[in-house]
Amino acid sequence: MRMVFRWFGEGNDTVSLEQIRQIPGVEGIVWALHDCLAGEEWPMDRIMNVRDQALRAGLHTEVVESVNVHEDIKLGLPTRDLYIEKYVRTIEKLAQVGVKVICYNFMPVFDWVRTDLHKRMDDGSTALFYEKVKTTDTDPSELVKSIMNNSDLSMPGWEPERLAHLTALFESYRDVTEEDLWRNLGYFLDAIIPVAERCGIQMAIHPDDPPWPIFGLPRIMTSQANLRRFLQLHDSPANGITLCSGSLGANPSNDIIAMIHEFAERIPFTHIRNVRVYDNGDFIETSHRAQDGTVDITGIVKAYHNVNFAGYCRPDHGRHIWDEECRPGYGLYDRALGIMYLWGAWDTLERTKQQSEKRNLS
Ligand code: DNO
Repeated sequence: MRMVFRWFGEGNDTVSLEQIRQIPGVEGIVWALHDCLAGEEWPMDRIMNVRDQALRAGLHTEVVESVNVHEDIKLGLPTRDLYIEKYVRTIEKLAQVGVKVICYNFMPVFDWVRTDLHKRMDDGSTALFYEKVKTTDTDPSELVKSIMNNSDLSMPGWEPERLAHLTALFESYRDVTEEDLWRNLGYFLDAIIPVAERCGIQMAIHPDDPPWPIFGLPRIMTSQANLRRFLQLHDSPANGITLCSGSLGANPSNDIIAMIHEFAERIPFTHIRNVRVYDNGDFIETSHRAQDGTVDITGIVKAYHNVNFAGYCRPDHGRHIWDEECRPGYGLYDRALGIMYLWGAWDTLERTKQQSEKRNLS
């Protein structure tokens, strides 16, 4: 398991590369050119700039998250070919600087969605919270208004420049079904996976977060059966998954351990984090510790250990603790604690395995 840490870039993150470097066992950053909009081709000089900055801090840049997919591709519009060409050129450039894995998602309009970015917990920390009824019963036009009036909300996919187009976007998705989305995803994969194969890159789709339709928009990366269908859509080692335990774990019927065993060969990258799911479908993000949430984190680490997982792993969203001011979910402290929890579980399993191998030899 190779530990990496998400970094949003100079001036865009409260965490520094030097701090990341001091978290035990972290070898690289998970990065992106966050100001490049979906559909834009990434400029080579800026790619090299991040690579050089990271290298100077002793970190690699082998994992990119995300190269975002333009809505026209998800919608299957004629203009998609133009955006796919740009996407392909970005893949080729990233390969040139040694990138090995590119994470992306295929969620219409929004990326991850929460309804409260600073929900206060009993211990005084705050965390990302999702109240289901707010994303299922809300009329999209009301939603646009409430997002626009709430300056506290700043989420991927909710950037002001995109919000202005939100109403029109909702309109374009009105007749798009899940099957349309599957077809459009297949078209995209057929175009990019051969390029990734040639470049030595593994593409790794991120599950939908939360893993169900929101605001009437279809979502398909939601379950074990759908991930299986996804892998078959373009059957290649370069077509993989970013297995995110927190996203999939928001639906308690998702058996993440079974997914790890079934898809092991096709998981180049994993996000490990916990959530506590309530009976009404709401959930809150907790510390990584298994007992704090409803996702079996130690069982998940054990499953990765069983399949000899050699891919990249990052802790995912953390709570905001010790008065840290940071990007929602992306502070230093709780994610660093998360890493130590994951290493603790992993190293114990590793040590036990080595000891039993030694015993068997003697
Ligand atoms: C949330 C992240 C997602 C992820 C994208 C990948 O914190 O896990 O935003 O980066 O969905 O495309």
